[in-house]
Amino acid sequence: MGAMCYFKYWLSFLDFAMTERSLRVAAAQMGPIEKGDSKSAVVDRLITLLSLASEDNVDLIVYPELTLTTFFPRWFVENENDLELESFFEANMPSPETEPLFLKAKQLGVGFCLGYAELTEEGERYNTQILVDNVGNIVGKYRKVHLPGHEEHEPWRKFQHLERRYFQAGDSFPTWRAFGGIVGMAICNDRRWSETYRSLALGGAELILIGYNTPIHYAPDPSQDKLASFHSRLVMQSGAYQNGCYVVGVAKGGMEEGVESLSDSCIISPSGEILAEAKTDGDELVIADIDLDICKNYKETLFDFARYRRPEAYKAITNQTGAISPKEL
Ligand code: ING
Repeated sequence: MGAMCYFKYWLSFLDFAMTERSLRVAAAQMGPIEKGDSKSAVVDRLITLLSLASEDNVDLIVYPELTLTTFFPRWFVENENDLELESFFEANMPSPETEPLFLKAKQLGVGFCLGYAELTEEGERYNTQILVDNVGNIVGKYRKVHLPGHEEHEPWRKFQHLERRYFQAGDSFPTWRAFGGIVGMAICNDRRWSETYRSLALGGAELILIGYNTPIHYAPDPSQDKLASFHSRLVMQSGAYQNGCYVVGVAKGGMEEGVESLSDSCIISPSGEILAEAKTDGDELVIADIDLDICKNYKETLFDFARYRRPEAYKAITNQTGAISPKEL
């Protein structure tokens, strides 16, 4: 091969290497966390998954919603200043129990996304997720916007879902430049609302990280129970495709304190296809190599927002909360 051919070869290789924004991501699915499990014992499990991910050259590992404790909104606590309820929250991040995770991640050069219950200095409580870069800096924080369930004790239920009692709602969907692309976060019930993905994609999101704790049984309509996995995949695959984004959905699943919770963690392409999925209900890494440039295949064609969206026709979406049906004739 002549000198010119070599030169052309290296040019094409460099072109590929430079334009491809590749990233190896891992959904770090967690199995059950029992009420009696200490945060330190949970962090040990998180670090085990982090170390395995690092051995596999993972760049970013995503943990589930409220990863440090059992899903405590399943219980009714009368007094909001109850010390046991307070014990589920973090007043600082990193906290003493999570410091080892931050240190290990920095040592290994792996970024991570962590869900936890946040207590602010002002005493506000949020269902929060943070994004930490590969040198241990918190680069983003998201507070769950869509809080499902109910506010008061409803003894008729097999278990409660009191997020609306224990958390305040976030009010925005920020995005951040990180890991070579633009990253957004959402939490659990957020993934069921199309506004979540569109808001993030309007902020340029190419990669959306979603932790979840989803009980299989849905008390208001048990007919949905058998569709738990289908609905979880449906909304995340649709959100990914309609916005030209990768979506990482990460479960805390399995039988936790007597409540069967959906696992089914998966990594989804901007095409809507599932690239990798969990095989178990326990602690498991679900890994995929993604190329953020693939997002353009959708964002610059079918879903070219600037060219095709019609916000003037969508007024109902922000002007209304509930539906307004046409008047009876
Ligand atoms: N959990 C659930 C979710 O949206 C839920 C709430 C449970 C919805 C069961 C439907 C069925 O996945 C959280 N934490 O939002």
